[in-house]
Amino acid sequence: MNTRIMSVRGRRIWDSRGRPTVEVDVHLEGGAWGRGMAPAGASRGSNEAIDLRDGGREQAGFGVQGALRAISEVIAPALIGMDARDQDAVDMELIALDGTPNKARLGGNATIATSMAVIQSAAAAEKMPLWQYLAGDRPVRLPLPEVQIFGGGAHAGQRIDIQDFLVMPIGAESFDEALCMASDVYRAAGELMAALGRRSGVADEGGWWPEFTSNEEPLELLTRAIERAGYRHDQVAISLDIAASEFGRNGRYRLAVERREFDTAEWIDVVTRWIRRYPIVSVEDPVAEDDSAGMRAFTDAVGDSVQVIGDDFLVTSAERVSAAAVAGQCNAVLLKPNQVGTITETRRTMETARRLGWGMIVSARSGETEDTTIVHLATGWNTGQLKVGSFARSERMAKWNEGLRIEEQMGKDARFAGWSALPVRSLA
Ligand code: 2PG
Ligand code: MG
Repeated sequence: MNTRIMSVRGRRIWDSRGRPTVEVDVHLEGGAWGRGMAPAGASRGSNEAIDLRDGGREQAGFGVQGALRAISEVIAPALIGMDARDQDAVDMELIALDGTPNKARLGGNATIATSMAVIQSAAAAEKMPLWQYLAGDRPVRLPLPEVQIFGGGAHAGQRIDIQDFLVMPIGAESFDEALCMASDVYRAAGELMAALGRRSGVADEGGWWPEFTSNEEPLELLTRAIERAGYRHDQVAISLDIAASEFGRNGRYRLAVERREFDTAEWIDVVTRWIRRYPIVSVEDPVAEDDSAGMRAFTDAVGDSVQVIGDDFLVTSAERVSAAAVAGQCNAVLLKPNQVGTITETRRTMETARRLGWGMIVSARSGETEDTTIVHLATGWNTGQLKVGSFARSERMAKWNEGLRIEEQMGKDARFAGWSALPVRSLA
């Protein structure tokens, strides 16, 4: 089939927070086509690709007309005629057209939606689901899901300081079973909140709204919810995304809900105490993005038995992952395609992490759409882990459900990553 790009068309759609975002359709000369939709973060690392917004009064400044103009006036004319199977060349062209270190000219939202649409069109031309197109002949596994139960931080109006309280069904034997286990815990946590008279809807990613008076209380409740759902801690474990850049700066950590303040060493102490007390196997952004010494100290303290993920700290950058490895910071990287702006750059970061033996977690953003590309990336690249938010709201469920379809497509060959996807030899 002729896989030359015939058209690149952007349009404004709306994301899960009801804000405008960018969708791109790419059509190939042979008739195949693909679509990509840009997600949007709320707790963003300062070194992320720029999410280009119009500013001004309309749509509270979130308009994407500038990004759409970049697609029709700059990106489309350059990509038309290129081979959609050559993702590297397409993405290098996007990087060159942009010409800035952080996609500030075209917008990371314009480039990632285009990049995703191109790879989807190439898979469609091969008449393959994207995961299979990416996997080629290599054996791949369904990823271990990381499922949010309580949402806090920037996803819940800073109601509590810590952002994500999640579970990992490390004892599951299949993706399907992992989702059943996550749903049991999500439901049990909701019942416990209701019994306490504290159930009041959900946060941005579908996790229960955090009606708590401290940052530790949700850990106690989540531990109880796992037990109430009938699971042991070697079946369902806890994972935290502390997103500490939201409340830490210059080595000071201010917990608003508790009106307490810590220096880096004291704060690391608090988190390591939680790790000892609760079944926590993974911690993301334990310290702020400006706290390199803190990240090294934390990794030193717990990195043998706990996954230490860099998100804001690494911003899906291959260079940052390499530098962090040399400095003894983190042992896992969150892979958010829109954080870097193209599929190829995301893949290079993933390959860097793989060479280091790090954990690799493909992740959605807090502002999402029905796009399921990331589930295919996690599976086809065999990253072993996937984080897409909670177990409610269709922009989340679209992704979990896509994983079930992929597991079915693999049939008897289906393999599930399970807890071996964590970069630790034994669990805490
Ligand atoms: C994160 C993500 C997803 P956001 O911090 O990992 O939970 O949030 O998209 O707001 O950066
Ligand atoms: Mg994060």
